[in-house]
Amino acid sequence: MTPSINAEKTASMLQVQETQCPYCSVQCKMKVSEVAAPVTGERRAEYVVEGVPNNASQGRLCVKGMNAHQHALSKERLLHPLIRRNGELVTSSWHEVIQFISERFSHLQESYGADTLGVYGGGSLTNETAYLLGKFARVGLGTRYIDYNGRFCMSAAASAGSKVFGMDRGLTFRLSDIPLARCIVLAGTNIAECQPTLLPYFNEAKENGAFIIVIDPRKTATAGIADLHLQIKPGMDALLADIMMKLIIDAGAVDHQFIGDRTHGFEQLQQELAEMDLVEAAAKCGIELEQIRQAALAYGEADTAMVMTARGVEQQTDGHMAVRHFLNLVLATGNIGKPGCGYGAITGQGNGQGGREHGQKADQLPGYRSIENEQDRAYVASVWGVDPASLPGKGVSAYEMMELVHDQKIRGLFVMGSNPVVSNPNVRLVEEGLRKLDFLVVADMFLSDTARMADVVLPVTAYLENEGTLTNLEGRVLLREQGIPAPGEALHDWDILCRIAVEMGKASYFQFQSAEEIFNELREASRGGVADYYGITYERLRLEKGIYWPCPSVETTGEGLVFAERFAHVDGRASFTAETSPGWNEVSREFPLILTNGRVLPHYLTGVQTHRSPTLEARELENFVELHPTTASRHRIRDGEWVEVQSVYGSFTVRSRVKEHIREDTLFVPMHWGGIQNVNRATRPELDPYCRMPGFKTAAVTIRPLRLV
Ligand SMILES: Nc1nc2c(c(=O)[nH]1)N[C@H]1C(S)=C(S)[C@@H](COP(=O)(O)OP(=O)(O)OC[C@H]3O[C@@H](n4cnc5c(=O)[nH]c(N)nc54)[C@H](O)[C@@H]3O)O[C@H]1N2
Ligand SMILES: Nc1nc2c(c(=O)[nH]1)N[C@H]1C(S)=C(S)[C@@H](COP(=O)(O)OP(=O)(O)OC[C@H]3O[C@@H](n4cnc5c(=O)[nH]c(N)nc54)[C@H](O)[C@@H]3O)O[C@H]1N2
Ligand code: SF4
Ligand SMILES: [Mo]
Repeated sequence: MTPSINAEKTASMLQVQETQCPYCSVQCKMKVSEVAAPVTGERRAEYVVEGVPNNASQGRLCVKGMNAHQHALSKERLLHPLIRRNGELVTSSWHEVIQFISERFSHLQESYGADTLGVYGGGSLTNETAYLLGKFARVGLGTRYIDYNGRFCMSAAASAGSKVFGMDRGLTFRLSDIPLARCIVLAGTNIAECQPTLLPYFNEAKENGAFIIVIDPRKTATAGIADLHLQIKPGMDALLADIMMKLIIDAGAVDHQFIGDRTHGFEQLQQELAEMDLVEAAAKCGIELEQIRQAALAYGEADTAMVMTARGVEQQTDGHMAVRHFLNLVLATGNIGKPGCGYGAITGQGNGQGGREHGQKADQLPGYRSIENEQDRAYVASVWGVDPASLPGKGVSAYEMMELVHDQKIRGLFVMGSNPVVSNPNVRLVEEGLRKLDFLVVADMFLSDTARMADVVLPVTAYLENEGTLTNLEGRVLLREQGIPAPGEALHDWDILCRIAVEMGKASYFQFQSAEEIFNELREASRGGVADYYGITYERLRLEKGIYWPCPSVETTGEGLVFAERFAHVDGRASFTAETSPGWNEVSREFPLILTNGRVLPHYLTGVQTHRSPTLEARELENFVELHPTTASRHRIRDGEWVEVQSVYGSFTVRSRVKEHIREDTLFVPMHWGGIQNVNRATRPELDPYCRMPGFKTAAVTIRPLRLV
């Protein structure tokens, strides 16, 4: 079935364009063309989507990319601004809503102070929009409160990379290095379902003799390609990395030269691990020690080796530390900065990388600068033409912003590119908070769960309709060109930000006529920073089809393989982590099972886009809980029946899916559904002390069938 396209757009759809997938961080390039004229009297069209060869996906596409146009061309797209009158969202005009937003924001700030407004962004936004959103909060509104959904995504790995290496770039190697690795550790990453077009790199590595180790509580499709699957108990990754580290040290497989020349702190780590009881530690991880030994030796003794982590390891209250403990393995073996080696945090969203570099984070200014550093403030203020003292200080993380909303410290919220009422942990509090807001504005393509609660909804353009740059998981900046006009009255995100800022009297700072003009300011603002985009221009991006950062001058090509000679700290050295992490184990008699969660292939995040794609929706129509047959029988649950999963925070209702491939003590639920099926009704709000990542991947729960037993 092909969705209808809206009437206003039909005439312009004859030949579509080369574009980039709106979903995950691989950013596969593709061509979308309309092939058949509408049948007489019917508004129907057929589209052909083809992968376009490029350095990351090499022309491949997964099922989400193949069908992404279905949501962009859906009848459910928002075509006009909406405003709430007598409890209902009704059509309005841009003139009216921009004026209304400006009045309400100004009034709230006059009554409660500048920081009564919050701005909440997302990792799907282009670099230009993400950059402008940071400037909009700090210069347009003058509030300290801005953060974004990447807090739930990349914050643990990003903060660990910055701490250990002095720089956070998702992959420290090129994708083309993967086939050169002789051993690959994939920890808490389900690449087969989440970045499917990367799988051939791993298959090629296998053909070249690589030994692949997957660490996951479930036998995922990714575990299916592994030579060794460590079926870990959720929340125990830091300890597992420590066991591997000790076994590598004991086997004498460390690279003393590398440790001496390029790192700090190995002795403390060695001392910390000296007394470790390996048998006891392995039991805590729920894995046979012999299996861990096999993994450690395979990694420690390989000539070239890689470690990759994703949200399984990172979305934990010790996610930051867990990543650092995996980085110990990388440093101790010297497996970084050379072909076939390195560490990779597999970035999530389409612009999950660029979106975390240019200032939509609570403590950040463009180019990975810090809002708490005087020099950084002065530099960015000079680019923006404002007094450094006028820049607000550091705000709080995404979930903490929701707590402030709940406490009515934040009374007006502007959401662009996120659906927080589904994606936050402990969503009951978030929903209550959003209801209490004096004023909620949501900019989206659809009436998302969050938009449905808004006072004003602003229709935005989709990937086929706007221009901008996105930075893929390798740190490669790519230009996505506009192909078709905006439907109805939808506007580009950046245009909306400029209009509101102009109306609020900040016209001189928001005089942009195109995405490229914003990018040129971003280049200046990032210049000399860790994520330096200065040397990247639209013209170069068109010619070179993508450029890695850091790229400090228009003459340089950008760096694909980083840390070849030195790390990014001032002294050029990386640091080991000796502090141990206790891991998580809070199950009880009342809540005896561990709830973890994640993704399935056909859906994307809170599903606002993929549920509107008939082809994708047909593959998974409703949410489910995956549980082991033994657990099912213990709780008297039959396959396919409705069950309730409950934690101390709340409960949700889904169908059971009984499967051998999950641990007996663990339940797995996808995150792509809102309402009563939302797993985040039961997730916990505790945050990692270093990076404020919520402990999404572990909650103590119980399960019961929804029938009288
Ligand atoms: N199809 C699809 N692809 C996507 C997305 C999507 O929504 N759908 N989202 C994109 C985004 S934003 C992101 S962030 C990435 C996420 O990509 P991933 O992090 O790979 O995805 P998840 O399914 O959240 O988690 C990965 C694995 O972690 C395992 N896991 C759970 N708990 C633990 C644990 O304690 N330890 C370990 N080692 N593993 C654990 C889960 O069983 C799961 O298989 O995917 C991106 N790609
Ligand atoms: N339990 C649990 N919860 C999780 C996770 C988990 O693994 N488990 N993962 C977390 C992770 S990694 C992430 S990234 C978050 C994501 O969670 P969300 O931030 O809620 O992500 P989306 O569902 O993609 O919501 C994006 C919204 O923005 C809209 N949108 C898309 N593109 C654009 C654009 O260009 N402009 C504008 N204005 N709007 C746009 C979409 O229509 C959609 O409504 O969820 C987190 N929540
Ligand atoms: S979802 Fe990711 S892997 Fe699939 S086509 Fe899009 S960018 Fe490529
Ligand atoms: Mo993510």
